[in-house]
Amino acid sequence: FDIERELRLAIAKGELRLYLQHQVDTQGQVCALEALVRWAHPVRGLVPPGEFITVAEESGLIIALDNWVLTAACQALAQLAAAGCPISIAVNVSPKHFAQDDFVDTILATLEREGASPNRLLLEITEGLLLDKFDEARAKMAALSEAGIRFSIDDFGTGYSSLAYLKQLPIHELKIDQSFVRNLPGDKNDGALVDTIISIARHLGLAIVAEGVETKAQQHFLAERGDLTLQGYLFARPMPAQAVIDALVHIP
Ligand code: G
Ligand code: G
Ligand code: MN
Ligand code: NA
Repeated sequence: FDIERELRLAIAKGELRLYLQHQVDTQGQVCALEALVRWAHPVRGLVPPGEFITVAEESGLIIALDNWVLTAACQALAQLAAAGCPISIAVNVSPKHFAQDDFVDTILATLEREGASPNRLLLEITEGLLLDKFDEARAKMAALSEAGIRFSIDDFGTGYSSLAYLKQLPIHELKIDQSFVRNLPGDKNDGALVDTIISIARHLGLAIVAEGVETKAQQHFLAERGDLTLQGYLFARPMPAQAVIDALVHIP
């Protein structure tokens, strides 16, 4: 199984699928969606990204893959907006994709081509992407932010960067990594880290998403902290985009 060769063909043959996962407010209402790609392999079935993202990153295929997801997410946004549903979609951006010279142009051109509003797109980036060429990263983020696009820091607290970037970049939101949520409420250290992240976000005026919420006890712990967004299997698994859209716009 030559995964790189097969993935290259898969993108060309249209075997990628857009999945969407709910993000909910503390009342349990859906307030946003995260785009997560799947590969519908003709023999191996539905392959999760954990099995091919690394290969895609090492081979450079990640740029084609991320652009496919971005296009599909913008199509979903256009469909939601046309049905009067003002929900946002968060799209994962790989560091390699972000580092491309034409990153800003590609994002803006895709939104325009698909008729999607920049105000409904969030880009999820990781701290690692900010480590080198900081000024370039800042310029790209400033240009996209100016156009109305928001940025979310994925896997917050798991990287190696300093916190200084938080005040130097146009960041809208921090995503508390699932590894900090997994052992709540029992683990006192994880509880302290989650409270610290929430405190940082609140002091800087950033929105907060907690990922990987699987139990009522985790939900309870987080809901007691006030206004935050929750994401996890407790509320919904990632599901095929069209099914998620149809349910949101009440098409039977
Ligand atoms: O959906 P799942 O939990 O299997 O995703 C595993 C990893 O793949 C996560 O780290 C997620 O951020 C990443 N991932 C999912 N979809 C995309 C995508 O469209 N682009 C990039 N770059 N990463 C993605
Ligand atoms: O790195 P990123 O945050 O983009 O990855 C999100 C990944 O987490 C996706 O692969 C998604 O399928 C997975 N995920 C979403 N909700 C849950 C959950 O409640 N538990 C676990 N274990 N994984 C989750
Ligand atoms: Mn993510
Ligand atoms: Na994450």
